[in-house]
Amino acid sequence: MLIIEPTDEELSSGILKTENIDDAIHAMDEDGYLAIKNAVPADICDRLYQKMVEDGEQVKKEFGGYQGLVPPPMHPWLFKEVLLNDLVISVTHAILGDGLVNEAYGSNWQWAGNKVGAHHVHGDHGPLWETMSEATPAFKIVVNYPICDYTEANGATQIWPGTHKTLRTLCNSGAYGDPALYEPMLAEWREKRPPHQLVLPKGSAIIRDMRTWHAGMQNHTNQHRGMLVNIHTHRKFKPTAFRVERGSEDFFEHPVLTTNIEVVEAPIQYLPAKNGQAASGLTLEDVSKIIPADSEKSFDEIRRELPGPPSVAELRDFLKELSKQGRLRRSGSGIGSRWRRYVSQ
Ligand SMILES: O=C(O)CCC(=O)C(=O)O
Ligand SMILES: [Fe+2]
Repeated sequence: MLIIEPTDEELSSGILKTENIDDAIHAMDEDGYLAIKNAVPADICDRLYQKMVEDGEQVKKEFGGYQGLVPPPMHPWLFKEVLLNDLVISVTHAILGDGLVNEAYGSNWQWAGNKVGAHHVHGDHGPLWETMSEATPAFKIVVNYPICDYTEANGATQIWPGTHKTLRTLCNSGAYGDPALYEPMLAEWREKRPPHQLVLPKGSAIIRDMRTWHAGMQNHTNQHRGMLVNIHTHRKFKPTAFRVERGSEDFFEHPVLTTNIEVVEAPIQYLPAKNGQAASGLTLEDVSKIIPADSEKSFDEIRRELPGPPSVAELRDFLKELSKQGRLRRSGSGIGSRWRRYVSQ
């Protein structure tokens, strides 16, 4: 895989040499990912790691495992090296062009001692059109910043080179939920281009076409493993937004990258509230109406039809009840954390 090690000059100017940009464009096209070392200074990684582990411990006490913790979206926790990283932007801008937008700020954790194990292999997005004979160029790019060293032992993400160009969906619908389709797809690809883990030092930036298949692996160590997430896309793709605290708007000014923020009054409550009240007053009966007894729906389909965000307590009951009734195409890792995003604050 391509791993760029920026020179001191590139680090201080924030601009990659033309030949590195050319290599990055080529790697994104051929492999669907690359990494840049030393993109975020170690002390920033350490500060965020410590703060988020504290937040994670609190959330874990209340909710059990929590894979997708929201990073603190206010000062003094906002860093240009993470949210407006010029080295990364020089690559994503070269690929997506003017109109570049960051639409997400999140994180992925493999908590030490969590017995959930490896995730299912998946793409975070499918092809734009499965009916095309050739895949489109990249339209959404995930940027991950490991804030601790990533090793095989602590669950460094496994990645599947070249899979961004497949025209069969391996995300939260389609073959993903059907072992009869899923296993042969993996076996076939493994023959061609086997997967490997992204073993990288903290502060690296992993730049990945959102379609590229990957999986968080089991953490066998006693140290939590975490990385931050941004998603760069083009404004024509109707970017989503993420919530930040009022007073941080100026931070996001940048000549090339627009950040889609939703400003909320301070103090922002960015962690889920214990047993938060459902904004919708949604009941299991409502959910049952959405999902007739004889139909099977994926998580995304169910979510799209829900009238509002369920509370944590409701969420647990829904999940339990729906899987008991065989109404979720799959259960296990990933689903819980995805549902928790819709928990009312
Ligand atoms: O934690 C990881 O390594 C990957 C997480 C992931 O793939 C996801 O949340 O979609
Ligand atoms: Fe993923």
